[in-house]
Amino acid sequence: MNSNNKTVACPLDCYDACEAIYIDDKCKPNQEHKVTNKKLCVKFAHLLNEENLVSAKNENKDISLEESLDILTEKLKQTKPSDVLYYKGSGNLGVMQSAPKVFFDQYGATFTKGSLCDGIGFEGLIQGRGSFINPPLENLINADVIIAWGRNFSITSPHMYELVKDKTFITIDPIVTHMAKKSDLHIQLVPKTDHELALLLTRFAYMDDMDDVESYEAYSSGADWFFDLAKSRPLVSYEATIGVHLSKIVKFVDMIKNKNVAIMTGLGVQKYNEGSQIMRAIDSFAAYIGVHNKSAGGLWYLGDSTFGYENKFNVNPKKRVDIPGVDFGSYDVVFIQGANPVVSSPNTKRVIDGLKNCFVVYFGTTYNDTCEYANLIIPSADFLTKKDVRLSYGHEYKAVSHAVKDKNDNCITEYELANYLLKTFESEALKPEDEIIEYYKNTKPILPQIESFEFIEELEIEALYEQKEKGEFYLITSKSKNALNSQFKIDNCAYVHPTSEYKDGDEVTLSTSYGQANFTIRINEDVKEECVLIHAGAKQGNYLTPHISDEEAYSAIYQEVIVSIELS
Ligand SMILES: Nc1nc2c(c(=O)[nH]1)N[C@H]1C(S)=C(S)[C@@H](COP(=O)(O)OP(=O)(O)OC[C@H]3O[C@@H](n4cnc5c(=O)[nH]c(N)nc54)[C@H](O)[C@@H]3O)O[C@H]1N2
Ligand SMILES: Nc1nc2c(c(=O)[nH]1)N[C@H]1C(S)=C(S)[C@@H](COP(=O)(O)OP(=O)(O)OC[C@H]3O[C@@H](n4cnc5c(=O)[nH]c(N)nc54)[C@H](O)[C@@H]3O)O[C@H]1N2
Ligand SMILES: [Mo]
Repeated sequence: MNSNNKTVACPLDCYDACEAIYIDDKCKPNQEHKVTNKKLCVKFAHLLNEENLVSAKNENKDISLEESLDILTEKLKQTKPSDVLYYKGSGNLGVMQSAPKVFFDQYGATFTKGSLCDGIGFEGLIQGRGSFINPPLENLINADVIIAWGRNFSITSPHMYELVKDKTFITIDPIVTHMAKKSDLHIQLVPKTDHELALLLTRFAYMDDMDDVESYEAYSSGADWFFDLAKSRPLVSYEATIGVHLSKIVKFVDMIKNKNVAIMTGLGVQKYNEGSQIMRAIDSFAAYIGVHNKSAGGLWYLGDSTFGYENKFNVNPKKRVDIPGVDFGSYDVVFIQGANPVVSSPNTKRVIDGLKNCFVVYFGTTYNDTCEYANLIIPSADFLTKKDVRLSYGHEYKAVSHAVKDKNDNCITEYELANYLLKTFESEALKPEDEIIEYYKNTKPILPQIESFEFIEELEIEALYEQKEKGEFYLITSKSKNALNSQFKIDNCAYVHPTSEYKDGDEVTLSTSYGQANFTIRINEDVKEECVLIHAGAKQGNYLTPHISDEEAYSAIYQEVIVSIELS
């Protein structure tokens, strides 16, 4: 690489975490970055075309950056610190996004806990293993068969998929996704039955002598109990609940026998109240057939991208509240950074009612839906104008960002804002920016194997199929191809199977016990019968979803609902 050409990390919240090179005012894929390979994606192109905020605003009037910082300082000085909520989203996944946490922690603000994303599944994996790290990418490349399990692998991590696309695939998904169409086998199961499928597969694996005792004995306990659990139901009873013919299970087991298997799990299996148990059942099946601790294959999820790094922005807030259930209206000041809760958080009506009842500061790059309710807007510098390092939750490669363009004078970086506030409140400044960046750039954590593992021994899960009446629908809310959560353009459509009683273009009202909203019907054969698909980022989707957390991880359970549809 010519030394005038500098790397830029894609800041978008995605498994791939790509790296570009900035040449002649353009971003080109960095061919030397293993995952980026030779392509950048449509979402990255959209990001380059975003209309970024170039002026601070107070009650919708343009003001200077200095004025906006004065207003913020005054507000913070006048307010009791615990009545200030610091709410950070994942609009940019660079490590430097955490800088403002240090100020808000020292100031004494209330923070959030839990997750709107992967927290539930992560908890399930932690309960079995103590910690969770993805296996090395090489293990995926060395696998023979890849199981995309509740993960829309080719859409939500297209670059990782590109590295392995010629392998044998099995997809487990209620939707006929792009991934399912490319797969040799598709298990189109009923939503929230993945734990049952894991038990059923365990039974068949046992019958086919696939229990890999030699492998799991070395690091685990409880395999017998797990197998007893798998045996506790008649085989045929699964067909009715999972909605999959046993012949497909026979084929499944046949396809993975004596093969190196990579199980790519995703958010789809865990957007439920007992999602952590579901994930742990899948991980137990994986251990049972000897997927773990090998040099090929393994189980992937959204890993801890900071594993093995020291936290350079360590905080210890006195008070934290569950993120799905945040009651914005109960705070005097809410500081929102890199998030769009009006679209992305559950129970939109409750979010909006809350935001109307507090002083909202929005700190971000673009004027998003949440800005409509902001009293003060502070424009953040965009990714091309600030230094950063991007770690990945999908693989172990990182991407480095240089400031390749001059920053707009009206914008401020997260690091600068943190230091400005620390100074104003007479606290110690952060370590020099370059020192922090060099640390993340130069540290290479070693990925450990699983040292101890406890199989899941009991399951207590309430099935959605027992709650759903005829004529009602399961909600599927998954990512769309060309958008990144609420960023970029998304339709406001409800996709249903042709066997439903609706026609393409029908205007309908969808309701759940949490709320209701209007959508346009799109008929699509790829959606499972009795399911309604609304993409993440659809403006009205979260009017339907619960602000209640799952049973373990303070995290969002978007799909723990039953939907009714009426023509509007
Ligand atoms: N294009 C694009 N890529 C993205 C994103 C984006 O918005 N757009 N977002 C990024 C972010 S923030 C994240 S966290 C990741 C998430 O990426 P993924 O883990 O792929 O998450 P989802 O798309 O939410 O859901 C994955 C799949 O689960 C299926 N599913 C739903 N319910 C069930 C179920 O009960 N069982 C099973 N087996 N499957 C089910 C859905 O149909 C969907 O195909 O993607 C990242 N990448
Ligand atoms: N129904 C439903 N809801 C979901 C999901 C789902 O599958 N279904 N998925 C959930 C998941 S997995 C996630 S991760 C969340 C994501 O939810 P959020 O974290 O709220 O993310 P976005 O909605 O993408 O909004 C991110 C905002 O960050 C801002 N931003 C971008 N870059 C920067 C920057 O450099 N600095 C600052 N300060 N701001 C920046 C942009 O203006 C953008 O509007 O949504 C969740 N919501
Ligand atoms: Mo996410």
